[in-house]
Amino acid sequence: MSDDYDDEDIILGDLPDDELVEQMQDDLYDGLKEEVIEGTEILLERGWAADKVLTEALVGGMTIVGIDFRDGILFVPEVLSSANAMKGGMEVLRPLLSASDGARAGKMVIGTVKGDIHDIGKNLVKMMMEGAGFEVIDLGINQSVEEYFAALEEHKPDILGMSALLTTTMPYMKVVIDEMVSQGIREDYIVLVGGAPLNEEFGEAVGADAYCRDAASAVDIAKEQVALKRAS
Ligand code: B1M
Repeated sequence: MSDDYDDEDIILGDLPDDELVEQMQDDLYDGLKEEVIEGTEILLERGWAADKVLTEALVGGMTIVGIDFRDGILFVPEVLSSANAMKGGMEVLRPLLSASDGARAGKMVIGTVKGDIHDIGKNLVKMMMEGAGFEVIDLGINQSVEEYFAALEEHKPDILGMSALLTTTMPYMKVVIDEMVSQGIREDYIVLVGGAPLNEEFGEAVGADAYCRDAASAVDIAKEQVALKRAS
């Protein structure tokens, strides 16, 4: 992103925190996975909490990528490199975000809906839910009603989580929930939905139990909903 100086000359470990975060966002933008991994490790060594590294350096960088993607400055191949770099950083954080030795808080099946291949947000939700003691079965991307239903049948989770990042794919959540209603199984599960283009009204309109703004609120809402379900 910034061409002010040659990247070869930059020693990440020599940068103060604020400049390192800025450099990591540049590196994420440029799809430099190794550098993003190194920056993530340095911030952790300096005592940063994993969720702070995630929010400020990685998600912050991806937000800039999203703006330039929307504005036609970046294209799919470049955004894929950024996503790959982001996943490199997330892998370093995974054991920290997923560390939990508590009793299982509940079970969740999660997947990105049919027609949609965005999975970074879903993967984050998975990590944070595991960190909170949930068992998470990740179905991956592009999930059809049939695939969700097969997973519900096989794993019998407390929660079905669906992710969508496109305005064209988010209506598919209603297709899944409507089919749950027709088959008489809607009340057997807590249904949580999330993804950048959604909001609370949408969650209500499609008949979900709740819309989750981000991974942290997904954890809070999941805990709340499971407690309610167990109490009833
Ligand atoms: Co896409 N893309 N993309 N893309 N992409 C968006 C979503 C877009 C907003 C970019 C833009 O125009 N600014 C735009 C959608 C516009 C719209 O629908 N209104 C868009 C588009 C148009 C497209 C294509 C159609 C582009 C094309 O081909 N012309 C295409 C569609 C492909 C398809 O899915 N069929 C496409 C492709 C891609 C890539 C493959 C290049 C890549 C995805 C790589 C991957 O995921 N492995 C990509 C990316 C990376 C993005 C942006 C830049 C970043 C998404 C992301 O990872 N964010 C995105 C722009 C943006 O959102 N700023 C964009 C970081 C992530 C941590 O946040 O996913 O929001 P998010 O997840 C959050 C919350 O939303 C929530 O918690 C997460 C963590 O806090 N959450 C949940 C998410 N899921 C949840 C589920 C839950 C709970 C909470 O369940 C309980």
